[in-house]
Amino acid sequence: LEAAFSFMARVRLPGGVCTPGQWLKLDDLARNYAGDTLRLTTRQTFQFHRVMKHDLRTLMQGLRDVLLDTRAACGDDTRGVMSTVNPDLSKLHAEVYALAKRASDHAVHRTGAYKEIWYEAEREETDGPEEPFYGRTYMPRKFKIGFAIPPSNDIDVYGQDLGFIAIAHRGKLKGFNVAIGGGLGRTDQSPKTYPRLASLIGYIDADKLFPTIDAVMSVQRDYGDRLDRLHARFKYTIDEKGLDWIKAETERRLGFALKPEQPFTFTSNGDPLGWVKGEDGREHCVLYIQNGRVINTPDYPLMDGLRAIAQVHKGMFRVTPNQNLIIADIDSKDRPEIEALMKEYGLDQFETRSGLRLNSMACVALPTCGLAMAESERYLPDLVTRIEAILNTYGLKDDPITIRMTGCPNGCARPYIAEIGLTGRAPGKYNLYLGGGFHGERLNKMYLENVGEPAILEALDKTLGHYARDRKPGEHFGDFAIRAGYVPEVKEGRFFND
Ligand code: SRM
Ligand code: SF4
Repeated sequence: LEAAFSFMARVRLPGGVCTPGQWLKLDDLARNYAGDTLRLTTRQTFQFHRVMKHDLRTLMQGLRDVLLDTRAACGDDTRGVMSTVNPDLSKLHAEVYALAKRASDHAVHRTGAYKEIWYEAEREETDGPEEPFYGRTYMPRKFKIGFAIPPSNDIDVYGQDLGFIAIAHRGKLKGFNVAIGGGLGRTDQSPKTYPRLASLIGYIDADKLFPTIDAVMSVQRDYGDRLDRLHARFKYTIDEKGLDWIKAETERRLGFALKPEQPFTFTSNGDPLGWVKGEDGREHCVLYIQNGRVINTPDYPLMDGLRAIAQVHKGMFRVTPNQNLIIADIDSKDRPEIEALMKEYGLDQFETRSGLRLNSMACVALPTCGLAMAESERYLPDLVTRIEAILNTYGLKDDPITIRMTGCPNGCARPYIAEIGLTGRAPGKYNLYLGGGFHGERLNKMYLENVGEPAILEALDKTLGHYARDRKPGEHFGDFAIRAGYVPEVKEGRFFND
């Protein structure tokens, strides 16, 4: 008799885009094998939880039937490739998304073992090496790629090992600024670990994208630390070898020098919620999904509502990097039908939530994450309700402020770039960080260590009250926390723990 092992399965979904048919299949699989819930992740994909070992193959084959898989969603390889979902810029989005999808297919591992194990396929003989890029040892550690389209930094491009910032002219893609060495994991009491924002190293024309991916990844493949996993991410290779050395080595492998970076502006890393019309006239509705949890509750049948929409929707769905969902690409004549379903299932409450809640994000943590030290997804909504009472007192309810919580220091909800960050230390205890950049441009800094809810609320009451009184026009809370001296500005990741 074997123990009842259960597993998490993460789908590979470059840029977060899926069809209604795929949605319906994901919904079926969740209802049959994963506890009646789907989880939208911070890297724009789906996770199934609590899949029993004996159901795993059926689940994988169900995904295959709608052209989805879980390849490279975990492991020491490229991971899920992200792409800005901004629906305003229809043509540019389509171009960049297509490249993000190709980048995922380009960098994904080639081994036939996946098909053998999950699809029970015959072993395939290959002419050359099975993994021409990865070789026998893959990458030293996970490697994350993302594409941002300014002015939205929804993907948190500075949190990626390799980030591409699209540069367009008159709505047409020209090329990308290249940013390398982002990574947000750290370990408490281990000062050699720290979050780091990616550094810009130059600009490439769009036709140089794939050689650049290969060159940058191969530098990390060949020079990353393979002895100490805590120290194996690209960010540490860069800080140890030096950014100039890494850039020169990348250019040597490319055979040309990167051009100087091009100007761009980011304005936020959140999602614009509600209805948006694209430049091509197609309509998109950005739905807020609290912490990405798609589930039915007695007063909010979200999962049923999305299923009903998927049954009639003729466009696409897009999972956002903030764990939200876009019902995308709707012909105006079809909008009333979608709106009627949203109303029927109560999915149309855009205006009722605070600016803090709409910009909140929590990782999964307990009960499914084996690394969690404290609650996150199940606790942040209640904490936000208590902080909203403070915001109401100071007239800040509608101000957008980013708050992100994780159940441990690994940083899965990118808490170190939030204006208010919380990372779990023990049940009910968190580190509180302040001062992150509103559009993901600056790390925050620890303000309180290992504290419970009363201390967190007291600190936020003090700092938010001060912010409401003394902020400059347009000043974000993270910028204010630094100007007012609550925390020093962190200029580089390696100084995060100082
Ligand atoms: Fe993560 C490990 C969940 C985004 C940094 N992450 C895990 C595991 C698989 C726990 C484990 O290894 O046993 C978590 C599964 C929990 C569960 O019950 O589902 C987990 N990570 C998640 C997700 C689902 C959080 C969410 O609520 O959405 C995100 C899935 C993304 C995806 O679709 O691929 C998720 N993880 C991230 C991010 C954010 C990002 O990539 O933009 C980070 C920080 C960025 C980075 O990688 O630097 C992140 N996860 C980690 C780390 C720390 C890595 C490090 O360099 O130190 C771990 C632990 C590890 O790898 O050893 C980890
Ligand atoms: Fe688990 Fe920690 Fe990631 Fe949260 S941050 S999902 S607790 S590994």
